[in-house]
Amino acid sequence: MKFGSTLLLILTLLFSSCVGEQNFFAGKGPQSHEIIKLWWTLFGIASFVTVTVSFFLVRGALKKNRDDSVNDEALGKGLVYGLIGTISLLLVIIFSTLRLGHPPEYSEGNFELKVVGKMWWWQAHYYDPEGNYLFETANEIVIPTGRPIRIKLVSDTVIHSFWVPALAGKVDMLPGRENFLVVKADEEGVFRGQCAEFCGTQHALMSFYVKAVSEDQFSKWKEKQGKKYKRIKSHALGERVFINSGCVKCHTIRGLGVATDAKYYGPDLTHFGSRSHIAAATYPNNKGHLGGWILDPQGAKPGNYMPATPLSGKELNALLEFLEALK
Ligand code: HEC
Ligand SMILES: [Cu+2]
Repeated sequence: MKFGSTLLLILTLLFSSCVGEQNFFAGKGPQSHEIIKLWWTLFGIASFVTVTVSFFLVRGALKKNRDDSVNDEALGKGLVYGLIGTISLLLVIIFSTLRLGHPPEYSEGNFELKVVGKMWWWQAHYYDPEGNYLFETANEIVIPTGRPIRIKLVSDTVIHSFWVPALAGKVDMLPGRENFLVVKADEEGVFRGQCAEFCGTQHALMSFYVKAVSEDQFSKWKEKQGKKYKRIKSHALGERVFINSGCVKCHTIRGLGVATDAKYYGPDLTHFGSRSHIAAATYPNNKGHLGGWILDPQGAKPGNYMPATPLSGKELNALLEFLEALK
């Protein structure tokens, strides 16, 4: 590779994380503001150390007529100052990091949302503020703006890490352990999240979206998501294809009246048509991508736990219409 293209590649890789909805520098919540402050503090300290050490190194190297005899007193003084300086800088780093690791909002309280890390998607369970179970959804989390919301994070298989860079730091999702995260979005918006702990072949394609909306819209959204599927006559063929092609084995549509096999659990599809993306934010939710996904999920996201389903053009079309109508 030529020097120019190599440089371009390096610069692209370096700055590719600095734009878009997954940018931690564009923090939109109190916790992310603290993280940005900590980042700049650490960057400042590291830069100061680098510049200082380089300065003395270069000065020493360039010195003419060097006198190599050892001055014990000066050496001793230098060592003491150096040690005091190093230890105080390390203490600053340790305490500012520890302080962020235990933000005050981690206190007790009801959680309104439980997210389960799956291989390789996110299952979300909503609760009302009193702790009563409401409904299940997947890969798209809606939160109210302007107040903290407590999220319980767990996993039932392998370790994942829940990370929405623009809102908060990473929190691990561990089998057999419950972790909590309190997030607060200062303003409305759509933020992208990503699994931040290598969890298998599709770790990189395990993303999700967080939508921060007004409290009013949040209530309306919850009310809608809690509703069951109501049969629509014009989608009778699509519904039949969904039931007869084995989709119901892994996917629940509440109100359809067919039980899902807990062994093969996939995302709840009751309100699938209201989601903006499919397969853990891998593709936009439209008929083209959805059709490709159903016919060849392994080509779209190799190694995921959904098998391919061969369908005729007519069946596929009816199925797509049916799924997209699940608003
Ligand atoms: C053996 C279980 C299984 C069967 C059978 C199955 N799926 Fe899936 N499906 C999954 C899993 C697991 C995922 C999540 C894949 C991922 O993102 O890693 C998924 C994802 C999906 C998604 C994307 C959901 C989202 O919000 O991201 C749709 C839509 C879907 N399946 C539709 C279907 C349809 C339609 C059928 C029948 C033709 C079907 N599935 C059959 C397991 C299954
Ligand atoms: Cu993961």
